[in-house]
Amino acid sequence: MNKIANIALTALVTTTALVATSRGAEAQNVDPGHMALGQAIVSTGVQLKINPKECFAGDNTAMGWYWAAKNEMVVCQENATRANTEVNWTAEDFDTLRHEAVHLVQDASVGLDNESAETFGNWKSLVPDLSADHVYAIENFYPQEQWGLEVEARTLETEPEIVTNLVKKFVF
Ligand SMILES: [Ca+2]
Repeated sequence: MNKIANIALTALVTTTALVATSRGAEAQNVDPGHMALGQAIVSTGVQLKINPKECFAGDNTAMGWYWAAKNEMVVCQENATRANTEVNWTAEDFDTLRHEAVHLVQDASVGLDNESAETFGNWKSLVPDLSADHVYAIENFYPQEQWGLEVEARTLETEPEIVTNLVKKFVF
């Protein structure tokens, strides 16, 4: 219930240095902006999992999710072939990372040590900035109580530097 599903979004990551739990990492294409974001995420104490076994569950269609109750962020890379092994990042993967990091900020905005996540701005004012595709996805794939969280995430997820600054602002 507190698991914020990311249906059509995206993410990021890194090399072995970023995610200690990622064995046999093969990724070598993480740009400095996304590397900094990954490091900021890890620095919050939130657990960042790249391609955990849940990504390969038969009913999983999500590219990533953020679980406010557990302070856990998951990215399922498009080209992952086996659990716990990071591969080179695609643009979509980086999108997922940025998107889920905004959800982390929404969690942190009301304190990380609980299961709540709230918008930290006036999300209704952001709706005109969203594409029709985003609006359609939000209205059709998310329960109404998550609309604000999704609008905010999809609006703010565009640049790694923006998201990194939000993480630092709300968590430290
Ligand atoms: Ca939390």
